[in-house]
Amino acid sequence: MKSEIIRKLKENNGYVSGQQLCEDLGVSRTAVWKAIRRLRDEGYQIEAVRNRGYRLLGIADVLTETECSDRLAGCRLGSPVYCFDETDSTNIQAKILAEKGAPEGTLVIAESQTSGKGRRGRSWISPPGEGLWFSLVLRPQIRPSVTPILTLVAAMAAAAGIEDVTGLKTRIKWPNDIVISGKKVVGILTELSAEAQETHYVVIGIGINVNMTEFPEEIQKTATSIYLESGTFFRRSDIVTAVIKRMESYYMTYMATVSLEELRDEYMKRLVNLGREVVVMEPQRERRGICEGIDRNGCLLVRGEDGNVERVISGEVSVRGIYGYV
Ligand code: BT5
Repeated sequence: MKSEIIRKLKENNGYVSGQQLCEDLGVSRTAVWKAIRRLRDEGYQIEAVRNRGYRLLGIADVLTETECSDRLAGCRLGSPVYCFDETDSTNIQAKILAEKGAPEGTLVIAESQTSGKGRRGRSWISPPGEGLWFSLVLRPQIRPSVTPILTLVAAMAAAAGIEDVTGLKTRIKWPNDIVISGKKVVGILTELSAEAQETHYVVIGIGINVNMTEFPEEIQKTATSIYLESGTFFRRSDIVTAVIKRMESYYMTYMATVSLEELRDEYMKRLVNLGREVVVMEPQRERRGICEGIDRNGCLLVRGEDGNVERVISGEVSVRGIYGYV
């Protein structure tokens, strides 16, 4: 009911009478009043004037089930939505929900994470109020071996969604970072549950530094936020909505052929590695070469000193001039 009330208040610039809301929603006056009170607690500024009704004055930077469901109404991804004030990691919570049968599109968002996860046991700094920490459950009917490509699809969605809302120029550092002016603004962690040839589900966790004004010392030189790059505070619900809408479209394009063929040109335009020297760091050795893009399976193409092009499936890739590699 809260979503419907918010939708009606947004549709209507002026006042909506309590009576009207009761009739439209088929509920009592008291029920409307209680819902309005809960919406105010969530951060909506709603004015109530005797004989005129309710009016929406403003929306704070609220990240609630109501706000997200309202903005994502009609989308395939982003429903149902679970919002936590604080949780260990949205990826952990999304996996718990997926194990219990949560459908494709389930979205888990947290104001803050106490054990935000990066790749390979690293941690992700996720303070409250300033960032977007969320995970999506997908159930693609594809072989487990190709699921890492979904990280690339999510990177395209995050880069394009941020650009849609903020106008900032975003680049992708293969495979899972979005950078602005050479610093990391988004990290992506894709996790998989599968057996043999069958994918049960994929959880895509996306962390976006939205309104941070500063970072802890250990990542100060390598991390940035949308606010630091633009000088503007953005509403996180605008950004999560834009990223999920983009994800829906890129994901459908990818799933139509289970190939990056149609997305590759657009991906390459954003690829910060392209044409630059890269170091591929593997447990046993380091390989240096020039990045020539990606192939239709999402592998990074690196031309070595011997002139041969190698395909890098996954791993750590350092790019000259990005995050301090010189
Ligand atoms: C990543 O790992 O970049 C994946 C990050 C995924 C975070 C999301 S948030 C929602 C969901 N729930 C989770 O628990 N995780 C996902 P990796 O490439 O391994 O990078 C990790 C490294 O990035 C760390 O070792 C730090 O150096 C740096 N880092 C940590 N927090 C950061 C931040 N907020 N901004 C920029 N860099 C950060």
